[in-house]
Amino acid sequence: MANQLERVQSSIDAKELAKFLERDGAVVVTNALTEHQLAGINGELDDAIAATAPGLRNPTSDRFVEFYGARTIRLDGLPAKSKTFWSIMESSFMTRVADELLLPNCEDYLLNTGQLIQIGPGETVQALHRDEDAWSYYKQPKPLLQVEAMFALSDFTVENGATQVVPGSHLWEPDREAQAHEIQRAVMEAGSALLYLGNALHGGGANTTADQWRRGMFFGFVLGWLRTEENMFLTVPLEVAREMPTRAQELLGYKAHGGIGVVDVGSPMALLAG
Ligand SMILES: O=C(O)CCC(=O)C(=O)O
Ligand SMILES: [Fe+2]
Repeated sequence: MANQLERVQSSIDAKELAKFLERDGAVVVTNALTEHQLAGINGELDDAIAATAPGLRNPTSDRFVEFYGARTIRLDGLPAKSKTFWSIMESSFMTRVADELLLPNCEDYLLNTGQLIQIGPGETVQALHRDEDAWSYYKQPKPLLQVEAMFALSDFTVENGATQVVPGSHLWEPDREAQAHEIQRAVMEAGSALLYLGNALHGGGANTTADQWRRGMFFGFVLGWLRTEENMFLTVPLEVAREMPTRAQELLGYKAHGGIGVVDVGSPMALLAG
């Protein structure tokens, strides 16, 4: 029988949460955002979203045009666009679970993506994939590289594109294909999040509605010695980074990982002071 998608509260103990992830590869966390955070981030992003057309502007490869969706609005650099995101970045269940699952393989982890994904009416289903395949040059066996979450900033329904996810697929051979009955949908209310491991199969759902936008936030961490998917040093201007809490600056990459990521052969944190 296919695994079901478990639902847990965000107050869950981090070790328990890590156990669900290690077992299923994915779990829905309810009350992942406070009402204040949900309203704050939505309000701070509304104008930028309204000013952004769906589809990619500068694809790095043709295959990403279809993958990222012609009817989907994507905005990155959320730490520069939303102060509420600063508090969400330090959101306790995300950092506590990253402490559990990523710190065994790095000194500290990094913010990998702060990206808004708003799936529009008529968008087709995204191919199931593993986010960790972004680092496909790293061959098996490899440590867990990434913990990600898709936060619902609007209600996620089957019709408007709730994320597809395949519980248990993080343990599969890389080329095993998911059967229809193994695919679950992350139907959840705004403020909840689908938390998943970087090696779990998932993808955006089709939006079959005529007029609903499914607004989600793709937020997660990677091992601190990897190059992050999003180039945080360019999506978040230095002047904005200077205003951020120290832990948020560290998560953006202003903390070196040993000898990696240095400036003036030393800590980039010194740049933020000046
Ligand atoms: O929009 C979604 O629900 C998932 C998007 C996704 O998995 C991705 O773009 O990597
Ligand atoms: Fe993905």
